[in-house]
Amino acid sequence: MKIKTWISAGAACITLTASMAFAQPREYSVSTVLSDAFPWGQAAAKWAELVEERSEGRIKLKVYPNAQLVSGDQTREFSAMRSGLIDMAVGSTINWSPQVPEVNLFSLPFLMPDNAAVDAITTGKAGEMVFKAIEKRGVMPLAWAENGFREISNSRGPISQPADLKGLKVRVVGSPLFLDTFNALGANPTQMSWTDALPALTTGAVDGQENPLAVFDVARADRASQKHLTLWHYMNDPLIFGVSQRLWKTLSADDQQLLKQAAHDAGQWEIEKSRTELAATLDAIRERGVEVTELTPEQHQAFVAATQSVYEKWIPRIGKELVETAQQAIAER
Ligand code: X2X
Repeated sequence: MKIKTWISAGAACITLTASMAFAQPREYSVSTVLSDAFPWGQAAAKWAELVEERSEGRIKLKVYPNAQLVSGDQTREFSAMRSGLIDMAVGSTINWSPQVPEVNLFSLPFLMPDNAAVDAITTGKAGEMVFKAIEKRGVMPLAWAENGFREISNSRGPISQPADLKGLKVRVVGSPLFLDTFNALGANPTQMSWTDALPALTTGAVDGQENPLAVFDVARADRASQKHLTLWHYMNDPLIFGVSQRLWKTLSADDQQLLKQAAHDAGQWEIEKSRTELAATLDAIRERGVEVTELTPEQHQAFVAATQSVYEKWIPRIGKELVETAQQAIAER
């Protein structure tokens, strides 16, 4: 009798727990490297907002900024998502490149001259190939956003030719490709995470860094001795909304579609916002006394010529077909 009571109480308890699980909203973690003070974090916040609204509160995305889910080590974000430690991320191709060689495509120096070139890749066949490569490695990519064109700054002096980079200590991120680019230019590159970058610039442990204007502006890099900024647009850093495959497979087709559409809409919103705000951001940077250098076509060409060795070394790693597909899309844009 006692045992019977215990069993029926247990069954009731299981039924109750199960129904609570259905009633309760599901919450998933979303990793970002930059907070919502930056366009990057705003893309993630917008995604969370749209998903919560469209699922009528059933699905909640909790954003964890500053790469905190991987203790600041942004190049581990992809692995953490693949293994299911992180559910989702709005991540940079640079930070995912150690695990997905194909995304180094975007870091090839001076591959993409303008926004149209970026869009020609991400919305075309090359973009599909990149997404397939990501999917193959355990993460379901849903949509694009962007961190933007990366410009170089430093504390020493204006940069308008490769010789100006000679011996300059530059903080770089992620993939070893960056070491090759900056070594080819005669600089002295050092890899470190974003968390360590600002302190290193402040103390003078490094002289320079490269990041999109929005990051330079919000992080107040000018206060970290970055008084010279060159608009060389040497690469663009797209962001990708991704979901761990382990989680993705457990979701209903409807929820998958909801997450995907919301990611697409949040991404488009952020890309447009970032691009529209760029001119005002540059004005604000100039107003703080930062000396901004723009390159003539000849000066630009000197940087292109100096970094050709990077293509020779990296095309086999990225994949010849992918690089050629991207180059063709750019030529036809
Ligand atoms: O670390 C950087 O420079 C940043 C914030 O732009 C990236 O995560 C790629």
